[in-house]
Amino acid sequence: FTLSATMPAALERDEFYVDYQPLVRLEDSTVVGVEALVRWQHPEFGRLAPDRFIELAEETGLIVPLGRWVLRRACEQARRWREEFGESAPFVSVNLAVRQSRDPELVRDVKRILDECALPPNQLQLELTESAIMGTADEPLEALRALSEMGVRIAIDDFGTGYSNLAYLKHLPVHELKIAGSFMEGLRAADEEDAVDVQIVSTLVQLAHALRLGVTAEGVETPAQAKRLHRIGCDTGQGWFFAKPMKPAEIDEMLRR
Ligand code: G
Ligand code: G
Ligand code: MN
Ligand code: NA
Repeated sequence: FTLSATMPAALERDEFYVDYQPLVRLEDSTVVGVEALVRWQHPEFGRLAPDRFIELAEETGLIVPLGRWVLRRACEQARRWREEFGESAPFVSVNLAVRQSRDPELVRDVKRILDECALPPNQLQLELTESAIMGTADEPLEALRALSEMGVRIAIDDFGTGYSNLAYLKHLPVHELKIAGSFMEGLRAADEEDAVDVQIVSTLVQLAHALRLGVTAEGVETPAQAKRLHRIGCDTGQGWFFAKPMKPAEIDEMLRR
């Protein structure tokens, strides 16, 4: 298929770019972090969302160089924010594909990129899905442990939709749970709340805190959801209610306010 065949050249030609979506502390609306989300500006098909090409890149293996490129780009951007905003600069949160989590070069790549960008490791968060972390091989776990010891933050993405082993979770080098946006449906408005979703989200927030982890709710689209999440005790929110994925310059503006 042509899309996958042209991907390596597209990476060379700089057709990919990264947008950033704020991660907002519910207590006081501070932007504490931003999630890096890759896009492809295709010369023929226009702007392609990651769900059009990430899976392809996983299949062909191009996800490894592409993921490394995103990581570098995001760390360079984080460094700029750090220069401008100092201690209050947001950390960057970068998605790691399953294949990257199993790449033997991962730890070395991350370390090199942090060094070259002179970025403190705690300004980087890596997001992995449950399936990338749980079960299977030991390599990804060892890599995560090394990264965590280095000071890099580790988040579990789309939490609640995969196959989490809760006994195992306790021993993982993880700092943050990101609750999947699908659970926010039932928190839309006080008068039409889905009691099951409210219970699930409350339970996941309590679970995170029992494990001494931070917890972020994804897919927050309405003020009622944000308010409810704050009352439930969730730490951080992400979603269209706060901000869509944006250009770095738009993030700059948000941080200045
Ligand atoms: O950008 P959007 O909100 O449409 O993201 C769609 C999906 O693509 C999400 O599941 C997100 O995690 C994934 N995604 C976005 N950027 C990256 C990336 O740089 N690497 C990987 N592996 N996945 C990404
Ligand atoms: O899987 P991951 O959490 O990395 O994916 C983030 C995805 O969620 C991106 O595609 C992003 O554009 C999308 N997204 C961000 N905010 C919202 C939101 O408020 N509602 C919905 N439906 N999607 C969102
Ligand atoms: Mn994510
Ligand atoms: Na997610």
